[in-house]
Amino acid sequence: MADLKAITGAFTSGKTAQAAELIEKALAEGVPAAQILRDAIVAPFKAKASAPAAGGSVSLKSLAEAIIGGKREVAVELTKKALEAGISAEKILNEGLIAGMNEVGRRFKANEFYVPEVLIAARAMSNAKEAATRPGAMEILQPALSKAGVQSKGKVIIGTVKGDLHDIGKNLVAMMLKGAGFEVIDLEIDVPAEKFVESAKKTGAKVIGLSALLTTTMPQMKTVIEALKAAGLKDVKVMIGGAPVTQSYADEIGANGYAPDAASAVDVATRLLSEAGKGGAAAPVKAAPASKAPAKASAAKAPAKKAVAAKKAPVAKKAAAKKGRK
Ligand code: B12
Repeated sequence: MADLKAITGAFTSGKTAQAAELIEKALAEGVPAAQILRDAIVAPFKAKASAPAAGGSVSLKSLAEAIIGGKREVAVELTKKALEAGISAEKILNEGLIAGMNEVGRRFKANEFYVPEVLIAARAMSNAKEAATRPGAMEILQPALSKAGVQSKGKVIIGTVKGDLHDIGKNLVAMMLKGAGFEVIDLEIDVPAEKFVESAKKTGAKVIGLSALLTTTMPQMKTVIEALKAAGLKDVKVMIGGAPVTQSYADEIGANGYAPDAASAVDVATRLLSEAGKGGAAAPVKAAPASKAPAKASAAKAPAKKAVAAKKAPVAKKAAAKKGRK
């Protein structure tokens, strides 16, 4: 008697030669070809396709895809469903949210994504400022994460230095850091050195990210580094960034790291944190070759009209910066 289940089993385990043999045997026994096709192949495969994914009816891959596509409402819905299905908060965070943001970071580095796409994806992941009305997936997950005691990768303080009100780049860096699993303490804009020191003391964060977009506010970065030293916080590592900032400027002022963009900032923060954890004096972390510097310097010197055009057409800016990417 022909064993149609054996045909299905052979197919699903990739033993196609064995499946072919069993089909021939069934045909020889007089089983109609249409029946073999329907019962041994179509029906079981259809059933498999409509079966709930392991861990419930939610696929964390779909959640990652919703983050990548910036579909906030879908991401929120899938996070709720994943929690209801009993998937652990940590698994949802790592395989859904962080996996999605990692891919966003990869696409950003590869110039496949530009600033707007990253911002939209980051908002699907976390939208703390509008948590009550338009939460991101992270706001849904947060209570379960806290309950489960899931550890963050580490704390990073971030802010735009005193006198500087630019925050788009700083926000992108903060979002990418959050996306990578860091706890981010955002001091916002126009932050005086003392506030960075105070926050480092209060939170115990070992990494501080400073952003500056104006040549006139860049020296504030050095002021912060000196203030940290004066306060005895020698183990706190400082990474810097912003359009006019370069690796050589970081070297000049004694910053521990520099990154030309938000995705590379995650790599630098990760390395600085591990250096800080080891308790040794961190060697300066070089994020990317200096080839981005001329593009950035010229953007800073260019007339405002040109700069706004560069912002509107990030392709050009990114193409110029491409060589500098890690
Ligand atoms: C948008 C903008 C504004 C907005 C800011 C809105 C906001 N909420 O941020 C407004 C209109 C308020 C503004 C005001 C001014 N601006 Co303005 N502005 C810009 C502009 C067009 C874009 C900046 C931007 O958002 N870029 C997009 C983001 C994504 O890029 P980014 O900031 O470089 O960030 C990336 C990296 O640098 C890095 N990064 C950033 N921060 C950090 C931090 C860390 C730790 C790390 C690791 C990495 C990192 O990662 C980010 C993401 O990839 C730039 C021109 C330019 N091309 O940069 C001028 C520009 C910066 N502004 C300029 C000027 C002169 C001003 C004003 C003085 C104008 C005026 N006369 O009032 C004021 C200053 C106000 C103040 N006190 O800060 C000049 C600066 C010139 C100079 N050499 O100093 C520029 C270069 C324009 C120009 N060519 O003249 N500005």
